Amino acid sequence: MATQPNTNIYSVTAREILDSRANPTLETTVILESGYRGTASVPAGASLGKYEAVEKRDNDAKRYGGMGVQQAVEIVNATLAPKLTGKNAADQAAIDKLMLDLDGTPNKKNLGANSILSVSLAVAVAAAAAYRTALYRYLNVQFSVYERTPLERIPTPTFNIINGGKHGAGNLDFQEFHVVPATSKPYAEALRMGAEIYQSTKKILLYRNAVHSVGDEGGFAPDLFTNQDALEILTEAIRATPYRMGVDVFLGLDVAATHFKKDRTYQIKDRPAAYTSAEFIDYFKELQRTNRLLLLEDPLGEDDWESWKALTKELGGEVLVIGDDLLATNLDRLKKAIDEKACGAILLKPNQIGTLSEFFAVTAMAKQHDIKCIVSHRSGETNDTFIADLAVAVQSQYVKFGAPARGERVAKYNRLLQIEAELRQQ
Ligand code: 2PG
Ligand code: MG
Repeated sequence: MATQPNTNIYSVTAREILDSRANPTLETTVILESGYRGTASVPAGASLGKYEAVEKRDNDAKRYGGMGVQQAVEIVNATLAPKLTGKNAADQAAIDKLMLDLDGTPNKKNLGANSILSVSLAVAVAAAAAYRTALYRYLNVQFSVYERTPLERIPTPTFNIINGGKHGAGNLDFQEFHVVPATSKPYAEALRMGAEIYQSTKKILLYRNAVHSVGDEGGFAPDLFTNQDALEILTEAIRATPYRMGVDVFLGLDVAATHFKKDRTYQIKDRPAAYTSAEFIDYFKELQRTNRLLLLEDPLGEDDWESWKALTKELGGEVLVIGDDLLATNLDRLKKAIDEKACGAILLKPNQIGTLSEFFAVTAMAKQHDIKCIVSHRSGETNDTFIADLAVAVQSQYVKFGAPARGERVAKYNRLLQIEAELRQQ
């Protein structure tokens, strides 16, 4: 890094903005004494895991249906800002610790994970600007304190082409139906594959007279009968392109099973009788055999540890079993999963944990134990591209930013194109 700039914080200011679902969220700007500044905003999930850090909402039914974040804005402006003024933005760990201490709860419910995260990220953006360094390089240096990580590649994108569950039209149980380019593909090529398969899927849906409007993450939200139908449509869509299934491209699922699990059973449209956990594992074995799944996220409920262990034992060699709601980007839950061999990969979402420092600690722990990393967006997003830089900085294997469509998703995929070009020049 260049010579030591002045990275002391001059001001911290939050405001209420909208996310991609017309819900309010926070955007915070940190200005340094040197005049450099950084702005960051916070996404929001729909399929929230119960172990996530808590976001602060106003709960005033007369405003934005209770979803307003004026209290969170006030916390940043009146509580956090005075404490942070004069502090060194380049000392991310100290800034984050100060906020954690002020909050004083394990799940950040006092100050809100949304208030805290918006500051934590904006501080990093401002410091990177002061160092006149690309954000991904700045973050990479910060992360290397936890785990030395040379910048080598752009993570492989996994594209959510069909949206179901809480993001779709209400008729598919599984939340996300993905296509995943082979990791050997250069990023720009992988992005092109995702876009071409997306267009091909639209044609198939049109041909089948199915609805082809889109869901929360830009993927199609068709009126299909079963989850298997959605996988078949993706297979057909891939066949209509030059890409070879199982060689160039694979399928993936975010089952988000917590959100349809009922009284210890899993009820999906594909079969009239509900599945027990053991039966559901057999179902995934069959699905894996017929569909060449590469990624399988949250196939079971967030508390169904024993079944996670059994599934990972049976399928973990062939498919990457990913914990999202199971792990909630939480260090203690990740440690448990490592000890119990409950999964092979972790979905990493900054707002599930609430500070950049804790995100780094979780990511480093995953890497040290060969747990594969997938940096992920939320279903409610802004055009902020921070997570694209973050994914490169920590060198995650994959990124999950939704479909290759809709501005708030594409902004992140396009940012990776810029970074790829820069890395090629170095
Ligand atoms: C998920 C996420 C992102 P949400 O379950 O992986 O796709 O959804 O942000 O709604 O929790
Ligand atoms: Mg998920």
